[in-house]
Amino acid sequence: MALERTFSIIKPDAVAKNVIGAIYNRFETAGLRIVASKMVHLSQEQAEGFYAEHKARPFFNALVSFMISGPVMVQVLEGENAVLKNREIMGATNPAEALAGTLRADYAASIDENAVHGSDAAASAAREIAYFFTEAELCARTR
Ligand code: RTP
Ligand code: MG
Repeated sequence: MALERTFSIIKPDAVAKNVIGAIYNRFETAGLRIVASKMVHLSQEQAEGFYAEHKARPFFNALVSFMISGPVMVQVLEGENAVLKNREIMGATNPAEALAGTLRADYAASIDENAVHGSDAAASAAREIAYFFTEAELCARTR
């Protein structure tokens, strides 16, 4: 299968726990390459726009409040089957249901504060990457 890109966020809870490097290590160990990365403190407008698909859900306001509660790391991961691979590394949305050894099993406290985000499909990955990065900011890793 061809190389694929996915979008990832290390959420404010995990940044506060100082486990950015540990999480990056999981991505790299699984064969995913970081091709763009930055730390940002989201504005309310940015967080609401990013999670617009969840606007009608009961957890929307809590989700936005959490996502702006501190800085996050946003990154683009590249590799074979990157979207699905990243979802496997992350584990289930609710850490109580996440498989042992996944990021959410190891670093998430609850379904509301669950350490990481990852795109759920190729189309959402493309939209989410473009939300945070220009094409010029995505670095080829061909060396
Ligand atoms: P994410 O988008 O953050 O990668 O997570 P996901 O695909 O596994 O879950 P999604 O359904 O897209 O939900 C987005 C985020 O909203 C929060 N959530 N809370 N209290 C709840 O029932 C509930 N459901 C979802 C989670 O923080 C989830 O990651
Ligand atoms: Mg989602």
